[in-house]
Amino acid sequence: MTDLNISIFKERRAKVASQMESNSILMLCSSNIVPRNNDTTFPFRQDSNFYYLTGFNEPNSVMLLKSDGTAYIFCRNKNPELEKWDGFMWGYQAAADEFNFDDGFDINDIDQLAPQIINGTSTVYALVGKNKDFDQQVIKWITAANSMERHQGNIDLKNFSNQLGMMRLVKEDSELSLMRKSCEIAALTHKAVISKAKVGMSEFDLETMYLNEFKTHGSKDISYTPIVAGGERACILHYIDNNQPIADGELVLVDAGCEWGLYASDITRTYPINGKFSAEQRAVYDVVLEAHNKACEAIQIGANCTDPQKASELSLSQGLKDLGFLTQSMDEIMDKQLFREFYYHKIGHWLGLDVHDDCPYSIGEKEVTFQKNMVMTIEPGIYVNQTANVDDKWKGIGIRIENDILATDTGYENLTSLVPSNADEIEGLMQ
Ligand SMILES: [Mn+2]
Repeated sequence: MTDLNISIFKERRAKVASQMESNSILMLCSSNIVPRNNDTTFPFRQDSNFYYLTGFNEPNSVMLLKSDGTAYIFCRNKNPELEKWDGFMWGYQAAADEFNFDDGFDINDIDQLAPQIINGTSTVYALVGKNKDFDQQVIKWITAANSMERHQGNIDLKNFSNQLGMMRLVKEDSELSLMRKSCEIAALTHKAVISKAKVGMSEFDLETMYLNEFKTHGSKDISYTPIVAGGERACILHYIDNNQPIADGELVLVDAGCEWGLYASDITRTYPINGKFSAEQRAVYDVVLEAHNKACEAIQIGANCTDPQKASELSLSQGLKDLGFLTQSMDEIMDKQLFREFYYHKIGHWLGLDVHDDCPYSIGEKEVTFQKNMVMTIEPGIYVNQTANVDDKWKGIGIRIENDILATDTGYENLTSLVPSNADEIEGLMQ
């Protein structure tokens, strides 16, 4: 973890409070420890929304924020005996002091205290639907608060997800510096492994190299399970077995990213394990790259966030027609979305604390438009399954190219450009 100025979290809470209705309160919970199997747990990863507004990295915690800006933290009590097993914990008093809360309370007292705190407020906000157990707790506390006083109105429960998501969508300078570092580490990792990849290495060998390079560059955690897919396994979008040999002459598709200060990077490269694209592989690759470039160019301030999607569909469709994969007119290809046989996922997603950042793409009927300092992945692909109606020589080719793109005043910036995207440069790395 990097050193962060802890005041940014309080500033974000003030910004949230200014968007809340008067006499309201927002309730947010942390992640909890998740069991893996008997007596073992998955590594703890803080909930991104909770972290964004608290900076607090412990499980079993709840934040309450009032519309007047007052904020409370509920967390574990200091427990020296437990700390001998599980390590340092702040305790609620020190947590309140260190993380700029107005007061701190023992999480064990929350069922008693939360109804008292929300009693008399008009509205309770929560990130409804993100955590069903917490939703149930919030409803329980509202019910308890409603029953405390016979002569009062019912408290409204409202969803704050879109408002918080819109805030997270526009990255602050401190966030951007973390994202740049995350993207730099991931790009250097891809570059290093591509330059070492050789015939004889398996998917497992390559995955091991990626994980090692992430850590060598200082990133402790991956941002998602890597996909290392040789040959036609690249056509399986969420392939994570990563345990097969890669034959001479095959491509390998690697989708792998890391975290830095909890911010995600997300890169895909597809390269020939023997260092040289075949004519067919190269032809498909160049179509995907062209679609990638066209989609990047569609990222402009004020443009709709689905414009890159449309640009990629148009570009890929023309390419699929040029390759002879589709023979219909462009109008028919676009109207019937025939490209979907070869391009069956979306162009990309918001990127930030979550690899699929928890931010909206539309609010009501209205699409979200690009603003400066939003980050979106651009990742078009072509996947030629065995069932496709094309010459056999194309079958089994699966190619995706993915970069992390920042919306800027003048257009866009590729945050992951340290690893090349074009085929000649990739072959050059592999010499
Ligand atoms: Mn992605």
